[in-house]
This record gives sequence, structure tokens and C-alpha cells, in this order.
Amino acid sequence: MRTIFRVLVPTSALIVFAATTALAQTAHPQSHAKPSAKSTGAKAPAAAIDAKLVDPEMKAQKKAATVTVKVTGVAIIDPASVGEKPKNGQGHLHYRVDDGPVIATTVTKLTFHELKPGAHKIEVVLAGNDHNPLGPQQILNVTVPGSTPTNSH
Ligand SMILES: [Cu+2]
Repeated sequence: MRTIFRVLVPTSALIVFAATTALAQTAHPQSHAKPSAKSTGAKAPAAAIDAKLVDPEMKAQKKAATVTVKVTGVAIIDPASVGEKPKNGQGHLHYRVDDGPVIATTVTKLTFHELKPGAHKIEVVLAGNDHNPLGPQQILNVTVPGSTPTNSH
């Protein structure tokens, strides 16, 4: 009878961890990817957003909605990092479900949970550093199945 030696290698996990730690410790100077967008006087590309629901039906079954937003023409930055001073070509996103509070964030993917049964609208607005809308906005409609307590019709 032959004995098979099975060698478990927990060190691989350690190596991965070490690698990630090393990466994290490497200082990343936040250099801008496109230096061409610096020219003054030149017409900036039109700011636009393209918001989409991810798996809307499946998410709605779970009383949830996931939104992904593609932003063009504007660099998404944390407004706090520039003292909330408006600047051309900079912005962030505002999300709002129905009449809820406005969520101001740099994330381009956001999931909402525990939506009540019925119709909801998710508003996505491109905002400047001072939180004023820059123009582009979109409304996504979600309907969560189940009995609706309202008698609006
Ligand atoms: Cu804002």
C-alpha cells in the first residue's frame, strides 16, 4: 500500500497577502491619466452620464436595485478634496431613491436594499464640486413585486 502525501500549502495565501501589502505600501502618486485635458480655452468634451440597472428583474425580486453609471467628460473627484470649489471638468454623483436623501458620492456603482413593494424611481445626477447639478441626469425605474399598500389608483 502506498501512502500519498498531500501537501497543503498555506504559504501561498501568505505570499498573496505579502504581495498585496507590498502593493498597498507603494506610494501611488495620484497622477492624472490624461494630461491632454489641461489645455485652457479648448472646448471640454461634453459631460454625460449613462446610468443602467444591473439585473433589474432579479434584483427587484430581492427588493434591491443596483445602479452602474458611466461618466464621460468629467473627472469624478471627491469634492471635499478641493474644498467643494466648482471647477470645469470635475464632478461627482448624486443618487436618490424616490424622495429619500441625496447620496453624494464618487462611486459609480451603488446598490439599494430593502425597497418597498411597488414602483420606485432612482435619480442619478452629475453634480459639480459645489453639489450643484452639472446638467446630465437620468431617472431609472424599478418595480419591486409584492402587494402595494398605497391606493393611488
Ligand atoms: Cu454633491
